[in-house]
Amino acid sequence: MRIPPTLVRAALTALVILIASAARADYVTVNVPPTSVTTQRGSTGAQPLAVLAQKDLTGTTTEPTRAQRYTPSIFGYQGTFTFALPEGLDVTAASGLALVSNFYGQPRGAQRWTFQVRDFAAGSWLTLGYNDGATYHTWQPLSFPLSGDFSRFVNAARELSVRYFTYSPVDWSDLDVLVFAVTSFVPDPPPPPPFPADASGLRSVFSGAFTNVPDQLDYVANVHDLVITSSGKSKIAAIHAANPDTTVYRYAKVAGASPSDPRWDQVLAAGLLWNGPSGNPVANTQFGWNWLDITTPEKRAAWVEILVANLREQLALGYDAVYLDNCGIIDPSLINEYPLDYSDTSYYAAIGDVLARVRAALPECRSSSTATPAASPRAGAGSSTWPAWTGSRSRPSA
Ligand SMILES: [Ca+2]
Repeated sequence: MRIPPTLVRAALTALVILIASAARADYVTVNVPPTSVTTQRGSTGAQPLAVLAQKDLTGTTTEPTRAQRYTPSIFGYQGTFTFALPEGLDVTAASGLALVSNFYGQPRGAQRWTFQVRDFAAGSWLTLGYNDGATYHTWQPLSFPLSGDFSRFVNAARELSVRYFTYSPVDWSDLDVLVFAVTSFVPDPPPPPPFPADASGLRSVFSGAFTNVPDQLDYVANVHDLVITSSGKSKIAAIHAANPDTTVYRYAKVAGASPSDPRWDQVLAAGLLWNGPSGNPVANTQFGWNWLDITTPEKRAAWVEILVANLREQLALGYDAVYLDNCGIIDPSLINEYPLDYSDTSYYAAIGDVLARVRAALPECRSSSTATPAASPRAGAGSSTWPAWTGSRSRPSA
């Protein structure tokens, strides 16, 4: 089976089951710039916040009229940015949310700058990431995707909050851009009446044909008219209430993680980041998440323990199934750099072992795919299997 288009990968981040209809529906991204900043340590440049709304700079020179500067005291720098949401923009229902920046300063090893988002529900700061990948005084685009229930990042005043800090006085840094990218699905106009009586507002009827795609799974992934734009127990229950025959999948990566993931600390503690020749963790070039090092049985065992804990938690929320993505060899267009020890064959074998371990750890679940790892040329880029793990929740049969 083939990997779906990148657009669909974005849509699937919060997961999803989707259906039919035409090509007019699309994803639209709105960038929300900060509306105020307060400084707790060091000093924030006099440049207006408006410079952060747009990405202007590349290369090795900075431009004070297009970026803002953050200068540490001897204790470092810390600034807190508030992002007031524009009228009508619903982050809670968004299909994707990411903090996007463009950084100029020191490499992380010389001076670590941290990006955090406020989790208002938890009353804590969630670390999204650092100035990873930055080289000395060279503009480095950064993107930190957020996951889970987006409503926790928005307070009662409809604001998001970001903390940007370093404890090091080594150097200043400039940001050319600092925005929340809010991606929403803009659906087709509703179909003309008569509406399906049993759908209760959910459009769950295929209106296209399967004949133009290789198989049903691709069709479901690529051509849809129902998108669950955020997750949560009540939302899953509502979908099942509207149509008990709908299978609700939770999206997960077979060997990938982001700093915003719930068990990211465990990923770091287990030493699962996979470094490339530059010394930086290998990352997905589109969304910034990290591929994990599953090259040894020990690492695979450590990762599967984390992954299975995640999957159990998701199945407990009411999902019917888990959708494990990125099961194929790594497409060169999707990775910033390959580790020195990477090979398609060994990576595919490692994925096969991870899948076997997940299968063994979740005996109550069954794989709905018979896909088995097999050598395939990297030219088949994007080649990926799509095992879906189906939970044991009892539901009316279709
Ligand atoms: Ca700018």
